[in-house]
Amino acid sequence: MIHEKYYELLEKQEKLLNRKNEKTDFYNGIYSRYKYPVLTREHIPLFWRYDLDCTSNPNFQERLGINAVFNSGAIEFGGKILLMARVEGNDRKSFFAIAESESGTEGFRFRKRPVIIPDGGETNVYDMRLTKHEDGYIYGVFCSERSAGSSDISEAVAAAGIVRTKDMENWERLPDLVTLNSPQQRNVCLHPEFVDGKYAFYTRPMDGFIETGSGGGIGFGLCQDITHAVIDEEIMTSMRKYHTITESKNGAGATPIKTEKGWLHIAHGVRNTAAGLRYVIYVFVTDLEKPWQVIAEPSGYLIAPLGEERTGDVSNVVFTNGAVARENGEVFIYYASSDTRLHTASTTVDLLLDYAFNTPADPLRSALCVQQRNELISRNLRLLEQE
Ligand code: M1P
Repeated sequence: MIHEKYYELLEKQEKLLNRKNEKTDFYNGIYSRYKYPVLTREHIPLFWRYDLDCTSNPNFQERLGINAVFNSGAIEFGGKILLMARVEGNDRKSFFAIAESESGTEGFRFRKRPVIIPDGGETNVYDMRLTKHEDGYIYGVFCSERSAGSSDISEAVAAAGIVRTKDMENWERLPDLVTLNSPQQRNVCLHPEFVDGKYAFYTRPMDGFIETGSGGGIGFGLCQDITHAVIDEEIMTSMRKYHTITESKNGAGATPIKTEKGWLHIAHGVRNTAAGLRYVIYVFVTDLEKPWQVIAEPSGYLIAPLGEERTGDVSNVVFTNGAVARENGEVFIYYASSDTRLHTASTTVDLLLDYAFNTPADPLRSALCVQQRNELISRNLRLLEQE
């Protein structure tokens, strides 16, 4: 028999799942923020957490708790928006689960079971980027993490795992990406089109598990055969720079969006502070023919943690690995806050391009920043005086 507490909790959860979302009054002319996160740990089906049976669980205790639902890949599929969520159990292991919604801003519901990807023997998997590739497959590239096997038990090795599907149900696992010049990789994303007839990846060369060290930023490399993906040379796209939002590290985010003016990238940048690392989301655009060449990179961040987004398991973090650009130009950016919950920001391709090409680039020094701001102020004062 099913425990009566289940029905009580289910009723409460149904209210959450049916809750309408609404835009907040946040304004910057670039994107809208929403009042409620689109996915939280409270969205996880109760039957993934509780043993519902009165006999084996008379006290209705949670048996397999969920700690957080956050960094999610995103794709439009079968008329719905599908999120490939990173779900983390109380045991700290992450796994993938698909949640679907018609609108993209509310009503996300998880499918009956988590996603089963073929086991690669790693300890942990997370942060899948979904790419609808022109070869006809949908690829998922994710972080595959395992112990480095050294005397320091926290030392880990990160690699880019690759899976593919045609139906978002059955996943074929391919060998992990090999980058000959970078010992570790995280935040790797497959470009949706062939470049020079080859598969193209955005990479993030790293010397260690946390530190990118000599890795200069977001890399780019080609490989002939995706079923044995080997990149022998990585060139740089968006670089890390001193005293900017990317000083400590940066990484590819959502799969780039193809626009008339170039490939639109929504990525993350990290800087260090006395309170630890601060993660923000920023934008850059690369050339349509040479998708490694940055042609616009506005100064500063697009999204930074705000209000309650600032706190969570890893505070002061916003991170994205998924966005959806609909045919009507609408864009939903899915971003997680503080490694705890997932939000959306809505905008359009046109607004993002306006932002990318018309926001001045970072002049990199305070004196030049004042000059930049004064130019804006002077233009505005002239205009205001004419009114
Ligand atoms: O904790 C913040 C983020 O840290 C990592 O990002 P990066 O590799 O750039 O440091 C990722 O593990 C990500 O999942 C996490 O949100």
